[in-house]
Amino acid sequence: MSLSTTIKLPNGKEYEQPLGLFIGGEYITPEVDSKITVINPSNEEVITEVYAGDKADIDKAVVAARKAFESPEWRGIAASARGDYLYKIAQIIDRDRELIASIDSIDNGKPLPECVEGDLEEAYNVFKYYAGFADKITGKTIETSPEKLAYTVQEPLGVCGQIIPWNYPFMMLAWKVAPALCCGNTVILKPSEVTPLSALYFGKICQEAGLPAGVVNVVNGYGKTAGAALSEHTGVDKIAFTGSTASGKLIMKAAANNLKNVTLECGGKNPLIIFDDAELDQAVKWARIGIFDNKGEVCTSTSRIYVQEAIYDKFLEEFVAHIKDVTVVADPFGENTTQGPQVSKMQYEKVLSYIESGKAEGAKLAYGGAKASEKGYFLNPTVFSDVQEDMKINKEEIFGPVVAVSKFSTVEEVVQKANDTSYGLAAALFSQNVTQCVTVASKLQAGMVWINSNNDSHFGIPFGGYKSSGIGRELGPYALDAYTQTKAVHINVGLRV
Ligand code: TXE
Repeated sequence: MSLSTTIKLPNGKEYEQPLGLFIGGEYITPEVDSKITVINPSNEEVITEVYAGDKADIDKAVVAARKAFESPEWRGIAASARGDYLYKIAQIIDRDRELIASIDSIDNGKPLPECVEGDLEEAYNVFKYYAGFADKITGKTIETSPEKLAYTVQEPLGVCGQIIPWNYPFMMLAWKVAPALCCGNTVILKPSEVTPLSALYFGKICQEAGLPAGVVNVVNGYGKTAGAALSEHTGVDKIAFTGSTASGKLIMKAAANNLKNVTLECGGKNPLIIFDDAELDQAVKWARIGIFDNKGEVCTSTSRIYVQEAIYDKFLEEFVAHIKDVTVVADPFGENTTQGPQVSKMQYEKVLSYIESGKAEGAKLAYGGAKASEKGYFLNPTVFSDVQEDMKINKEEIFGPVVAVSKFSTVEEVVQKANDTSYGLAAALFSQNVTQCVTVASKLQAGMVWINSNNDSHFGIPFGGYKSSGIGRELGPYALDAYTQTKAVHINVGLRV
């Protein structure tokens, strides 16, 4: 197998897809010949095969990343020069946004316009944002006594392992890589084996931007092999992960090997609370966005909706009518498509099994509940109503287009229900009573709370979870804390012993 192949996209475009591991600035084959088959979730056909790395390749990447970290071409340059590299990368992403979005659309199944305007716009903005931050990382001076001058310096951590999932392949790459480079680290990125194409393509972007060899390395591979090797490697200083809570726990254990700095962004079972004084039309529209955008494959998706009893029936009626009205489940390259296929056979079957469990446990199927095609992993958006608290569909992260709707009467009751989960990623609420909004927001155990909107994250605002949803924060200036360590310098300016 060669190191690249020409892929013809459904919109007629052709491009050269790298297939090798990107280590030390070039594409190479793995030490042991191993491949991963990449499937198009829209038609279940093979797109291509890519090389899969393992422990020996991670070892190689660590050597390359360490060398780059210590090199004058990276460690020795001005902070603003790091910003220039990030800005160059942002410009290439901007130029190629249609192509990169198409790669993610064919690989992940997300609708192309949504990917161009959402994922790629975000990736571009994130690189641009951290380009600006590279020369604005500051320490402090600390007042102690006339004999001492003390100051702090924010230094890079070193070699950062970054493990990303398949739901926003290129955007997750941007969230991880941009702040790490901004702070002067080097990176070994392991994309999801389910959607490796755009991350491998990113190697070409790094080459074009002139990034010194080894600053960014992309080692595609399975979680249990390449991912585990990266997490436990003693030559890696930090591990940043987005994915399931189960994998997050394994990674944290592996990272304990050399007490790596760890940030984790894991799952969620996020509540949306709609009070009876809410602007109903808006609550309905944001509720749909909150669960059915990106086919429900969103860690912050509001998959539990609690509606106050006086408006429960009306909400359900309008919610279902709105879904019927706007949803087009179809090929991601179709012009009007709002929902593409689930990412993989495994996820598709997992979601179908939750739909069956909802039916078996006696929830009322208000809409959907079935496959949407014979070929491809397409599902209809599914709404269960009259859901009981302890039903599986109300407790577990489904990560698909399935929502559990139930009724509540008092504020105390809904806050208790909203918090009754091991997760704590996000929450949303609708009410026109500002006091009620602020009071409830303060009681919700979640890293992010939206009031009168839902899932409209922004790269300047911290993103991360409470409880089993993770550790640390991404985005905004908060990400700089995740990629630097503080050195305190004490200068004796007069103390004699
Ligand atoms: O995730 P995994 P999967 C949730 C969602 C989904 C479920 C399973 O509920 O249904 O997880 O998805 C790598 N050491 N989320 O199985 O396994 C893996 O190769 C090191 C939520 O795909 O967590 C991939 O790169 N790495 C989520 C990444 O971890 C390991 C997004 C995520 O895969 C590893 C995705 C190991 N032992 C799924 N095991 C979110 N929070 O957005 C796996 N990986």
